[in-house]
Amino acid sequence: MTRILAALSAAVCLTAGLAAAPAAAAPAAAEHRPRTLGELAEKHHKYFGSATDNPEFTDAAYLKLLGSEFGQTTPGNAMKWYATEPERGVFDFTAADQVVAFAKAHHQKVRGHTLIWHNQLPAWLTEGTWTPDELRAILKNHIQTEVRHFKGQVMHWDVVNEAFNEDGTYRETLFYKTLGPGYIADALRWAHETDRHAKLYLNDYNVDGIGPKSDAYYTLIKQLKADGVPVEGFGIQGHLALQYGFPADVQQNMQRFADLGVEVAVTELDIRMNLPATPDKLATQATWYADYVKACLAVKKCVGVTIWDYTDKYSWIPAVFPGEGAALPYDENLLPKPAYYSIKKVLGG
Ligand code: 9MR
Repeated sequence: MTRILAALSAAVCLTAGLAAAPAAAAPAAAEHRPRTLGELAEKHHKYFGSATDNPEFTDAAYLKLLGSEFGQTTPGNAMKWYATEPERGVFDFTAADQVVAFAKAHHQKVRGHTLIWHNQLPAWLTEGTWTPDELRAILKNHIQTEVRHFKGQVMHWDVVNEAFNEDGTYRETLFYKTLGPGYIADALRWAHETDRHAKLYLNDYNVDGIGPKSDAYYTLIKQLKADGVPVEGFGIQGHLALQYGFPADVQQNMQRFADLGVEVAVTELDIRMNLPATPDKLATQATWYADYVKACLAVKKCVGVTIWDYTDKYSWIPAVFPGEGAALPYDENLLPKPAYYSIKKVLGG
C-alpha cells in the first residue's frame, strides 16, 4: 500500500513537473529507522528508562546508547544523601546535576532516587546522636533543600526507600528508631510542600508479587491515603534472579496498588543469573524481562519501567553477588542480548 502510494505520488509529482525524489524518500527513511525502547513504550503512554551513574559519563559509546534508546533516566547514586549533603547543611548537587543535564539534553524524564534510605548516608549523620527534634529538623532540611533544587526537573521522588523488612515489619533504621513510623508521612508532606507536581513514591525490592512485604506497603499506603498524606506512587524495584524463579502475581500485585489510587513504576529491574551465562539462561532471562514488561503494559496505572543500568559493563551485581551477573539487556560490549529483543517485541517493535 505504501509503495503504491509512493509510486502514485511520484507519478503525480512528475506530471506536475516537480522533483519527486525528496517527497518520496523522506517518509521511507523515517519508516526504516528502528524504534527505540523509549519510543515504543511511549506508544503505550509509558516510559522505558535506564539508571546511570556519573563514572560512566566518560564512556562515549555508553552515553550514545543511553541518550538514544531510553526515554527516562534515574541517577543510580548521585541523588543519595552521602552525595548531596556530605557535611551537615552543606549541599552538593554537582553529580546529580550532570545526570539531569544529560537527561534534559536527550528529552528524558528523570526519577529522583532517593531522599531517605538507610544506606549510603554520610558519616556525620550515622555517627551523630540525635534527639527526635534534631533528627526531624535535619530530615526536613535535607528533603526540602534537595526537592527545591530539582523542582520542575524530577517527575518522581523515591521519598522513602526500603522501609520494610521481608516479614513486613518496619526496618529498624536510624529514622524509624528515633522518630517511629510517622517519619514516612512527615517526609512525604515535606516533599509535597516543596514540589507539588513531583509524584511521591515509596520504593522497595522483593515486592514484585503478593506477600508479607508488599502487603505491608499495601496497608501503609491505604492508611496514608486515608489520612490525606501525599503518597502517589509505589515503586517496585524488581531485582530478580533466575535461580529463585519468576515471582507470582506481578500483574495482580500492581493492579491492587493501582486500585488503591496510586500509580506503580518498575524502578530498578534487572535479572541476574549464576555465571557463566549460557544460551538457555539468556533465553529464560529474555522471557522474564518480556513477562515483567507485559505485566506493566497490562496495568493502566503502571507508568513505566526502568532497568538498573542497561549494560552488564556497569551492573552493580558482580560486586555484590560474586559469581552472578549478566543481569541486563546489553552485554559488556554494549551489544543487545536476547532480553533486548524480547522487550522490544513486547513493546510492539
Ligand atoms: O546501583 C547502586 C550501586 O552503585 C551502589 O553501590 C549501591 C549501594 O548500596 O546501591 C545501588 O543501587 C541500589 C538502589 O539505590 C536501591 N535498591 C538497590 C540498588 C542495588 O543495590
